Amino acid sequence: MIYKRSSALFAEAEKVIPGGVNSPVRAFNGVGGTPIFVKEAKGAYLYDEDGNRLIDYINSWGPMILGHAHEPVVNAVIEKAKKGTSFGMPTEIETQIAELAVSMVPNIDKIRFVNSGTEACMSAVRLARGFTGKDKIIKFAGCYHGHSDSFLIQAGSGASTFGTPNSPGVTKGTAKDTLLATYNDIENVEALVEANKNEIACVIIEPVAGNMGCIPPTEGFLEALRAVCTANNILLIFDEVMTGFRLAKGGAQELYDINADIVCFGKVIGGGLPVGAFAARNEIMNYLAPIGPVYQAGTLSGNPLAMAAGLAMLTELNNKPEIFTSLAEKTAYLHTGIAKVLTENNITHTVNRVGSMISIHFDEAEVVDFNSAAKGNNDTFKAFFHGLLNEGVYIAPSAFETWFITDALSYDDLDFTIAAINTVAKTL
Ligand code: HOZ
Repeated sequence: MIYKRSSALFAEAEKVIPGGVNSPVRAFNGVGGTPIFVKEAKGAYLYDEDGNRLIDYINSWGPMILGHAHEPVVNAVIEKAKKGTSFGMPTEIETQIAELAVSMVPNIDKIRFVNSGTEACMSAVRLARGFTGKDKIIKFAGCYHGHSDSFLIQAGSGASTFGTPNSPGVTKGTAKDTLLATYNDIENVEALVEANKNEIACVIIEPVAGNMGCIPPTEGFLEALRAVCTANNILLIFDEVMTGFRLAKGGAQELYDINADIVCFGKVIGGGLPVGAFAARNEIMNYLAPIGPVYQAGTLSGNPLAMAAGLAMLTELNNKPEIFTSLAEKTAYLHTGIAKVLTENNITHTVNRVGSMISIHFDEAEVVDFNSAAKGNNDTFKAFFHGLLNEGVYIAPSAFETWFITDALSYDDLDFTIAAINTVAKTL
């Protein structure tokens, strides 16, 4: 495939945007080469500036669960835009999407809308600190909760790819309040809790990790984490920015039947517009301003276009819950096909999958935490990525990301992808 125009556009962008991108992973540093510039997208496909068609396995890093330019979502945004794009005043649609979200997700009474997953997680931690009166938090190595200071300690996603899991600019004071645990290791969490008795406000976790590839919780881990939190008056925060409204109507809480104390959302909840949210039961949410002392605000929070896109998206998922089963079936089909062709071509690999999240790690050992994820052969991943791109299949330009399956993918698309992987595997 030819990427002449994309390369030229990137060169222009580099002159006026740091690294030519507005979010680091997009720069292709994890795989080499220069990024593809998108012209448009429809359903399961991206169309780039050079006229190539790519099957998309990233889907805007998760939001496009029903495919690109999904008509009910697009129409809802167009109709809203005709009536004004932002007021900074309450609108009825905010209550409508809040009611729907609260009805779909277990164990939440109230929800506050913000503009990104970063904001949602940052605000959730502030709320947890305010509510418990404690300062420290536990996060897991390789989990990524956005780019606010407290979370850039051994962060996953782009932070791992660029070798800056601990970003300059995060003060020592902030860093010392973030305790680092190992994903899927409950004894490690217990030891941290014991060593910091009565000081920990919350544990924040991606219930299925999606920022070090896809890593499922091992059996009993989330239950044990819930029990440790309850026993120690620590709030359990599920960062469901990726898993919310994707793994089930009620996200990972529903899938694993675990109640979190605060849940963070992003991606699907905004239908592809910039939306995040955090939610909890009344006693916690009533701690927020203007009724409580914990401050949080935003000029564009609850923006009508964003709410319209999110409401159209959630309405469809709520009315057609069979989508979650069909997504999981498509992902399982892909998993089987990938494992078959990689095995036939003697490529060492592990495939991880939960619902419609899946990732390939080029290592034979089980991938259960950041260390095991980091052992994957990155040279193989780079060649795999560029090989697939050449075949018209777009996966995340980093081994530390999950793929997101969309309902718009047909079984023909999946077969095409498996055939492409077979072709690429012969070159690895
Ligand atoms: N935080 C996203 C990956 N987990 C990347 C977002 C982007 O680059 O658009």
